[in-house]
Amino acid sequence: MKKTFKLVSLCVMLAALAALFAGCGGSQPAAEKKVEKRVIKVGIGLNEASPQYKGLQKFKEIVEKESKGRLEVNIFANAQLGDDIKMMTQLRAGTLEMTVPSSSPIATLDKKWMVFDLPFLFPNEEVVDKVLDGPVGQKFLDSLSAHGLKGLGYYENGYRQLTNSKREVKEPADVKGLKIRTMENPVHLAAWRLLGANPTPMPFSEVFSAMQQKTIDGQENPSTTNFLQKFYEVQKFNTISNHVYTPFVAMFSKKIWDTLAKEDQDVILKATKEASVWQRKYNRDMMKECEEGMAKNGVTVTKLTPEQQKAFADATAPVAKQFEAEIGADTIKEVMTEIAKYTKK
Ligand code: KDG
Repeated sequence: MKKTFKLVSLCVMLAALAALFAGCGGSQPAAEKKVEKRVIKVGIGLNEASPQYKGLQKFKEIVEKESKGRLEVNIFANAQLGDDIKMMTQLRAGTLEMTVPSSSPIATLDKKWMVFDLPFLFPNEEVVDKVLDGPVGQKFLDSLSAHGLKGLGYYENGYRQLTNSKREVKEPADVKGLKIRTMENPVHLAAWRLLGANPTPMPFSEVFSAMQQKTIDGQENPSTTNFLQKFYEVQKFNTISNHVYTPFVAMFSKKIWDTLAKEDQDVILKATKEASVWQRKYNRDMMKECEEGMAKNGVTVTKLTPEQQKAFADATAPVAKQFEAEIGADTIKEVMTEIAKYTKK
């Protein structure tokens, strides 16, 4: 009996030792599953000095950290991958992952986006943030899915200011006959026609050379763009008019988006939220310095008084009625109601 007990104990001990050795590297652990890295290419129209580019560098930093290397973001500036409309076409085809155009060219896909081109729509940035980050802004982003795009969020282009090479502009009459480049958007064209200008639509990448060759007299963009793209080299006058607030709309190819794992989609959305808040502040902090930079580089900068601004607002007000049917009366009402909700009396 005793002998049997000893033999069984010995067997149990030997089996335990064998199991122990096996667990200490006896069998190779499953090789670390190689993580398939996905590259996200992002194309933009502005240069590497722009807040648009800096905001995407912040996006890159967050995405690559939070995805633990599963995702890599490569940013292509200066319209290397094409202008806004061309890049949106690539997203819809599934040949480019992401772009961040102004809202204005999105009107080529869906005219309701022209509501953001109505002159003097937003009273200030505080109201902009409340509306774009609220349910109405989200509704616009969600509507992009009908066009093969996934709306991610809003960065800031900003309030637009007129520059030209001919004369100081303080009132609508000063605009008469000026050849002004606008974005490819019917509301912008109509508004500048109401002011007596001779507007021409043009992709952003052609603007500098058109001003250099004097095929256009002027253009209008936020001061960060006007200064950081060195428009002071070819423009003599800058009117701080704040005539339109333009958002940048971060968007992803829906075809490619649908192939991403949910956790990676969540990383991209979270990174957009954090980077866009950071970028809007960065853009606003840069604005004053850029406006001063135009003056330091020999440009006559004219800041419109509220009364002078009102003259431009009154002269361009008819575009709201003119485009009500194309934008949609309900859309205009919904956005205006949301703006009124957040505008302090
Ligand atoms: O990438 C964005 C730019 O291409 C463009 O949207 C900037 O506001 C702009 C403009 O005037 O075209």
